[in-house]
Amino acid sequence: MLRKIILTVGALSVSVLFSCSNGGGSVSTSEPAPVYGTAQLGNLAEASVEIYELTDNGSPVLKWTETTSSGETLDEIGKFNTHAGEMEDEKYYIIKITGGQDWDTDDNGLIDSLPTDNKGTIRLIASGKNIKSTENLKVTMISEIIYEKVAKYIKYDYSKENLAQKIDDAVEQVVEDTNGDGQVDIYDVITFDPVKHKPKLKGIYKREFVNIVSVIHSGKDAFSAVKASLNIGSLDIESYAVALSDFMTIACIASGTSGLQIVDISTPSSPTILSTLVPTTNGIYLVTLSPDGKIAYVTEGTTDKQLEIIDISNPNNPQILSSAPYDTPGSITYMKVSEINGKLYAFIADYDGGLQILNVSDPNNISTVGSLPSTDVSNTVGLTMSKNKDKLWECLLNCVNFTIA
Ligand SMILES: [Ca+2]
Ligand SMILES: [Ca+2]
Ligand SMILES: [Ca+2]
Repeated sequence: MLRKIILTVGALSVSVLFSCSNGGGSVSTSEPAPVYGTAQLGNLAEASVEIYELTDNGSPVLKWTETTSSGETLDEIGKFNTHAGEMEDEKYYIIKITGGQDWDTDDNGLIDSLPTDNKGTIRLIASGKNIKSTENLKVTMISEIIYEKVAKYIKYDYSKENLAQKIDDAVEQVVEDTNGDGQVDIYDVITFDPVKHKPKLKGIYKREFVNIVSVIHSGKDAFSAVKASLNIGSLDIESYAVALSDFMTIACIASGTSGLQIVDISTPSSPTILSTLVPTTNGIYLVTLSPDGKIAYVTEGTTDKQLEIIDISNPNNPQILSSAPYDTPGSITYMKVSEINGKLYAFIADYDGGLQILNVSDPNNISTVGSLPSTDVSNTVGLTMSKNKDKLWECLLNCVNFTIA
């Protein structure tokens, strides 16, 4: 009970202060009291804050702009109004913080004698509900890593459910349970304090923490530091899926609207693009190879992903084999091509089209040889096949054995 009274008084006094600093004489009772977050790369003073709301199709709409506070102590530096009280529980928001001066570059909790200019950006993506139910929200290098991991799923194929799942997956890869509630979830990112929680980071994020922060200061994205630290080559191209040839000499990359990119990776430190094929502007988001590595099966399209077959036996000059993309009943989310008794079959997780098995031996005469419908509660999103190719497991909620005749 005592705790509740203190919080109420605290919120009121903040509201009055805020109103006075804007020069207004009267306190508006309809405006929700500001809820403060902290921009903490180290603590960033005078950084610009943009808060976006994602529409139902994933487009960001700018809702509020703020500037982070400066001050004499780290406790005072980096605060901004999150507008949490005005957010909708079920919507997703991106809090984007750019520039400013970092007053605790080494994240030791002690104010630095001179600030470091920040040329970069840190973002946080979370639902209104997540943001509202966090008392001490922080936008950090870690929230930026999570944002960068999920950003492509906002750009294409957006749904709140998909995004929530991708955020969960990304969080699992980056942090342990930092807030000590026994589970690893977005709250461990929203409350991540760089001063206290560094030991709770995983692998490369723990090892490269200082390096990643300085890369952000310099204005580059956080992942460029992660990639550089892996000490192998990288190519700056859009990539949604990759298929590797048997001897790891060729990588076929589904590169969205940039098409299919074929990359020589025989020298891993210097990958080179051999060719690019853009069949249409609809985008390629999935790729798999035939067992001999000479044919690439890709999907074309965003909402309805259709099958396109490409001869890559000469990786410098790929050729489309099918006269038109093959339209399955649903939208292809995963596929695998196997040779059985001298014929090539595509096993396709076709989302609401269920499981589809196609004979693709002749790219211009594709036939359906078997299918299983999706159910009301479960669309087909993944497949895996037994080693001797006599069983196929269809993935998501319904798990079935399927025997090939
Ligand atoms: Ca410091
Ligand atoms: Ca936790
Ligand atoms: Ca279709």
